[in-house]
Amino acid sequence: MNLEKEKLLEMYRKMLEIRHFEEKAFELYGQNLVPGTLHLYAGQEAVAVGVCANLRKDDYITSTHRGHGHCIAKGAQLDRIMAEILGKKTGYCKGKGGSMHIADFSVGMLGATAVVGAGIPIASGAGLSIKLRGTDQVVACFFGEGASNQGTFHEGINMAAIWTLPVVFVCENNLYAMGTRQTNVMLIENVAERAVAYGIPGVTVDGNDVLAVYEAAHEAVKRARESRGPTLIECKTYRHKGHSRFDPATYRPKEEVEEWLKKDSVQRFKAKLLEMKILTETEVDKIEQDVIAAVEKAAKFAIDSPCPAPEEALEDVCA
Ligand SMILES: Cc1ncc(C[n+]2csc(CCOP(=O)(O)OP(=O)(O)O)c2C)c(N)n1
Repeated sequence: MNLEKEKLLEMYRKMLEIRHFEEKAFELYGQNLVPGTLHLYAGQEAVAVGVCANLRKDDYITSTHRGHGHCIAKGAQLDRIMAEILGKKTGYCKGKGGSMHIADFSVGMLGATAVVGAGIPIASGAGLSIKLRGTDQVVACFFGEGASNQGTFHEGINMAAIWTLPVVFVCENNLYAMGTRQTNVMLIENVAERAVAYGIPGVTVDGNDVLAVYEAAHEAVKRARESRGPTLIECKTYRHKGHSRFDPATYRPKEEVEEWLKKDSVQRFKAKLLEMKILTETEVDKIEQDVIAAVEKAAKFAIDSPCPAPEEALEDVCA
């Protein structure tokens, strides 16, 4: 697929933003600045970026507990995401949601959720809303292979299939649900095989190759926009860190981690852009320095922001 230089650079920059943002969040957690825990997206950047590069601002996404990357890829602001993670008043949910509850309706980010699999029926609901309103918007729904064993997966996808809803279901298969290996809980190798049960297309792609993800999502988004119904895309990938900030991930064999680190999506895309002569080494450094500066600025904004006042605790509460 021939993409313009500008588009490729935008995708590379977004992947770098996610990588550096997650490294910074990890660092701030170590300084006791993050209430609660963190589920870092580092390693899976190619999925969020490859999918969201096909979306318009008025398209929607639903996210998961591992959602910072989805927010960044869909165009949410680094400073307000970081502020939310630090529980600050300037965050997307006024500091009352934290890392797992970030939403930004202004860019179509319908929200992250701590409930595994909960984003799937929400995506189908958003798809139904699009259909009833008669627009040509699309929803991309991110979830893990662990979530694909929840009842919500069956219900949400089946409903989207029978009603021909404009949803792209994106399974980020990082091989583990917390410490549980996929092979211990599934007899099939590819989650995409489950698409057959719903009568929709299912494809498995290398989730560490941003261009492969882009291409699969391009086809699926086109299909959804033309009212031809949903697709299930499975992206094989790997998280760099443990499940959450608490998890040293000792259940993963050292050799397996090393193998996957060699397939790192950011490094691979950089090598590809250099090989295609889209970028020079000097430009690579420049982009990286710009991104690091933007992330530092976001972190400073978050650190310097005030906490919500105790009396605000009951504001914005639905009861
Ligand atoms: C309904 C529900 N069950 C269990 C949990 C506990 N839990 C949190 S994350 C997680 C694993 C999810 O794995 P997966 O969907 O593959 O996403 P990943 O963490 O690999 O990105 C579990 C079991 C939860 N939050 N919600």
